[in-house]
Amino acid sequence: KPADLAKVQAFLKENSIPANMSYYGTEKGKNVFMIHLESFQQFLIDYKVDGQEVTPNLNAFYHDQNTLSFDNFYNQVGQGKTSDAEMMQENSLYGLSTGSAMTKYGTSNTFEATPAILGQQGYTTAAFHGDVPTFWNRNNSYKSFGYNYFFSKNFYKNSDKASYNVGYGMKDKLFLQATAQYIEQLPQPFYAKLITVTNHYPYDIDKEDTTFPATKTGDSTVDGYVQTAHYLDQAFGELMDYLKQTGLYDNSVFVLYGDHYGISENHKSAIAQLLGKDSISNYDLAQFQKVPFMIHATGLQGGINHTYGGEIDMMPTLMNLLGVSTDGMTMFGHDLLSQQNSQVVAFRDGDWTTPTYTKYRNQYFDSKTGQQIYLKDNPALKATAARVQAYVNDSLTNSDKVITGDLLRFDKNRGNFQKIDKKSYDYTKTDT
Ligand code: GP9
Ligand code: MN
Repeated sequence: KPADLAKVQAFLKENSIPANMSYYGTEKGKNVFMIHLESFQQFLIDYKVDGQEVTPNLNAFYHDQNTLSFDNFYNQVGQGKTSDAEMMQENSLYGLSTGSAMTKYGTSNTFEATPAILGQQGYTTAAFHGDVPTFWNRNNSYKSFGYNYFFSKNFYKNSDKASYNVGYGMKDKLFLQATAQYIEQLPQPFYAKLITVTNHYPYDIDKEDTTFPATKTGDSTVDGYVQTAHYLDQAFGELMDYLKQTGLYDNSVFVLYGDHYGISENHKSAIAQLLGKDSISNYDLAQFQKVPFMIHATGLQGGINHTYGGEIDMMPTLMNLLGVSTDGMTMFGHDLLSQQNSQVVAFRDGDWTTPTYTKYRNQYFDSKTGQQIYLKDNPALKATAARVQAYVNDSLTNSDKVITGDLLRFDKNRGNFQKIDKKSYDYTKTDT
């Protein structure tokens, strides 16, 4: 009911953090490439196998002087995996504690999503993904998010042949190459989301598609991970080279994020070997949830930013750079460039991390040293943990209320954002 939304918005207002106004609108009116790196984890950055960098192109991009690179950025997905990452990235709303919010509520709910907002700022918006349009209910959800176009597998020539096997999506090199040519045709400014897929469990790859050595943990669903990650990196490098030739590299903002972990917590011994550790603690597992978040633009003052944050924060951070006011909007994240950022990262299961403490699998750790610490005889930890846990629980509960109660249909204070008409979007070839 409207009163329920009012309560959620009161919670958000109470916990609001002012954006960093020195960055407000610095990238206004630029094209946006939103690049979704499937199953790509932060530990792969600058990682080497037999002395060879797994991802030289992404490493160079990460360290580029015009790239803002976050090294304490976490995935916050639940069972919705990629679709939870998309729900957070496009709406700054969490997925659900079980199942996929996009699948269950994507068709029917009212959203105030990035494509719809930018669409009312003169942007043409398009999503690209070399898989079937119905996966994760994208074909319906994207109409609720306000995408003008959705280029799914149906839009790519001989896409089945371009897949490792039909069950998978298209190979990233072929997908990104063809996608760049579509994007070149888009009116500018555009907001284009590109979702890769080759670097996906169980990380097997055609022999002719990689020359990179597998790791030797002996775990068959882990040892190919660096090979498919290397392939994704090559595909990314080829895309950047092409865009540099077309001029789109210089007049666009590039936002890159890893959507969630690639290697799950069931592979502890393999993870220990990859990280060169004898054993893996719950602190190590929490750290292992980090994914890249990078923002590149010509002229943007780059650097490694240590602010603790997560996928829920991507939308407010981008909107501020694009000079789009989001006052009054129902977003659970905050601008990661804000100096007053509370730096509380909520995991979907209620665990959390901050620059001081980490709570993971019912254990507490010093976030700097990884040392396990105990509530008993530790009043500082007890007080902080209680406050952080309350905020995490309230954030997740309030976000769930917005999704399960479809509360945004009652939203009156959208600023100058107009509610969209889903029926006005038609991705013809993707409905088959
Ligand atoms: C499916 C692709 C992978 O289209 O996005 O989804 P995931 O299995 O990572 O959730
Ligand atoms: Mn995924």
